[in-house]
Amino acid sequence: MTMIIKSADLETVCGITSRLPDNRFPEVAFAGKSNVGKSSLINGLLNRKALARTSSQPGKTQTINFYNINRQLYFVDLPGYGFAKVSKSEQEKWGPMIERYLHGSKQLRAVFLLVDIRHEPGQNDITMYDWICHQGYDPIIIATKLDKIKRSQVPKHLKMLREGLGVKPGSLIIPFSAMTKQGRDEIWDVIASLCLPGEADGAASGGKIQGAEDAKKSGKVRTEAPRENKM
Ligand SMILES: Nc1nc2c(ncn2[C@@H]2O[C@H](COP(=O)(O)OP(=O)(O)OP(=O)(O)O)[C@@H](O)[C@H]2O)c(=O)[nH]1
Ligand SMILES: [Mg+2]
Repeated sequence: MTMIIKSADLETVCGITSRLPDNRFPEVAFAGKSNVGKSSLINGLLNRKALARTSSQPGKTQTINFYNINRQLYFVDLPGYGFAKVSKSEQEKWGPMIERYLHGSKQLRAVFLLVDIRHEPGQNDITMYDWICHQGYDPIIIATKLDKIKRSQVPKHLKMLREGLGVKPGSLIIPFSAMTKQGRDEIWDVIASLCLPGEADGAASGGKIQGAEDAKKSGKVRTEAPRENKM
């Protein structure tokens, strides 16, 4: 689907110890290694050049940033992890911070995990994938920087990501390029189906898994069984 963006504002910036906002609208979060393209994806989805700050200096986003979109939903830009030049003590902070958010958010509907399509996932990516699952979400993988590999190499690289992360059969993996915007509509389809009832074209997989954890936080979106992505 093509989403019309009427407004997109950075509403809340949370540091390590800040209280998480008690938002009224559904949230979707974007996690991934430093420099993988989280801010670029957010800008791409919103058709903005530089709402979310991007940089060639990794480790820029060290806070949890909440973008209010159309006063309908939030995009949550999570801190990037695994950047070697950030001090060890700084690096150790991202884990508890992200876990606290995943565990504590009442509005979180889906977690996108971004991995660079060119590279084998690292230990940090695997840990992140497992945490997301552990908190009761079915991670939706976005394979970023699609424009950086040849078209013919795409299936092989998607297989590498799938196997490297150990994704569950049928999980969604969406290739995306911030340069060409390929993958944008498919990502919006997923977001709309999980957060914008009535505006979505059809059901998508991913999101919160219905289960024991969910009984506790009822009112979450029920998702269909995941279906295989056609890429
Ligand atoms: N060619 C290409 N470059 C990209 C793409 N996405 C991001 N980049 C570049 O990769 C670099 C990092 O992108 P960001 O969006 O800032 O990455 P991030 O994940 O937000 O990084 P942190 O905030 O440090 O965690 C920038 O130089 C972007 O221009 C893409 O799809 N294609
Ligand atoms: Mg960023």
